[in-house]
Order: sequence, then C-alpha cells, then structure tokens
Amino acid sequence: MITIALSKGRIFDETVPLLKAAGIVTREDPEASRKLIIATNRRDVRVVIVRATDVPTYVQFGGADLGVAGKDVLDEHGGAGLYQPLDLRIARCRMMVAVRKDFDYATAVRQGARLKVATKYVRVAREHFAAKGVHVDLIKLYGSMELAPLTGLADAIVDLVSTGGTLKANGLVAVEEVGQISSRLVVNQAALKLKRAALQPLIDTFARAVG
Ligand code: PRT
Ligand code: MG
Repeated sequence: MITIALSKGRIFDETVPLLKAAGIVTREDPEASRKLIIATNRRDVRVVIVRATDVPTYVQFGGADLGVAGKDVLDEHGGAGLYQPLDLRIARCRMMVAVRKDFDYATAVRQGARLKVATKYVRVAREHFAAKGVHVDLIKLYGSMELAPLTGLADAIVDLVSTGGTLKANGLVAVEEVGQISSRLVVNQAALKLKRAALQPLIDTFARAVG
C-alpha cells in the first residue's frame, strides 16, 4: 500500500491533476466528505487528509510514504527524514515582511530599532532577520497574523502573500520578500528504499507532469 498525505484546500486541489497524470483518481472530495482516508481507483494507493503543517511529520515518521507540503511548512519543520525530489510548482506564493502602511520600516531598520515581529514562521523569520543583522523579538501566532500590527501586538508580521488582497483589506503593506514559496513532493527516506519499485515510477510521473 502507498499512502499519500495531503492537506485539504489548495494543496489537494492542485495535486489532483498531478495524481491524474499518474493514473490515480481519488474516490472522494475531502471538502464534501468527513473521511480522513480517501480511496483511489488504485487498490494499492490511498490518500490521507492531514493539516498542512502535519504533512512533513506524517511522512517523516512513516504515517505516509509521501506527501505534498509548502516550502514554508518544510522550512519550519526542518526536513529531517524527508527526501525532497521535486518542486511541484503548485500553491505558489511569497513569504513577506509586512507592516502597517503608516509604519516606517526602512527607518526603523536603519536606526537599529528592536522590532516586534509576529508570525507563524518563527524559524524562517529568525533566520531572515539574523542574516540582515536586524534585532527582533518574535511572537509566535497560529493565524490571523494581519491583526498583530493593527492591535499593537507587533510592528511587523512575516506571512504568506499571494494576491495581496488580505494585506490590503487590513491596511498593511509588504515591505520585504523573505522568499518564494511553492509546494514540494516529500518522500519518507526509508520507504523510498523499501518500496522503491512502487514509489519511483510515481515520482518519475510527477516529474514529467511538472515538466
Ligand atoms: O488554513 P489552515 O489553517 O487549515 O492551514 P494552512 O494555512 O497551513 O493551509 P492552507 O491550505 O491554507 O495552505 C497550504 C499551503 O498553501 C501553505 O503552506 C503555502 O505553501 C501555500 N499557499 C499558497 C498559501 C497561500 N498561497 C496563501 N495565500 N498559504 C496561505 N495563504 C494565506 C496567507 O497566509 C494569508 O492569510 O492566504 C492569505 C493571503 O492571501 P492573499 O491572496 O490575500 O494575498
Ligand atoms: Mg490557510
């Protein structure tokens, strides 16, 4: 049995066409069903639905053989136990530093101010500001980061931006790019050795589908 870990929403939606290219069709839509294990047209392949941040953990510890996770999530996880053979180029966005539009970020940074930064991506944010030599106090949040600068909780946030609509709706502006984000195929390193005959053709098909 091959188990593929996916999260609901954009990752599932954008992985479906890649699975299809490999001849794998899911039997159910996770948005409509409450099932966490989804069968496919192939008796030896199933999909498990987990939180986006849990995909690397499932694959690392063998709860799934492979999975699809954003680079943001993988960078926070650290990648231990994971083989990352492919950038699937799906669910693309950018990791950005954003502030209230009346906050003078450039001056704060230039004057060596100690910035309060709220984010879900503490590890990535710490490395980003350390590389720039900017002193930061990091505040870990699990969502609605946009609210932090509006309430005085933080001066800046580090968050994902795709259309920019969420920042705009909350009076924030992106001031710096931390990195380009897309989703990667991740494979359990032990599974790749033990189930190579089943997994390698799948990886090769994904590689061709991505182009
Ligand atoms: O939503 P949930 O809390 O269940 O989990 P999640 O946010 O971890 O999962 P999901 O499915 O929302 O995101 C999965 C992956 O999609 C992320 O790990 C990213 O790699 C990728 N991705 C691509 C994004 C976005 N684009 C994105 N725009 N993930 C989140 N967003 C959010 C962003 O955090 C912000 O709140 O969308 C909002 C901004 O969008 P715009 O279009 O208004 O700029
Ligand atoms: Mg989300």
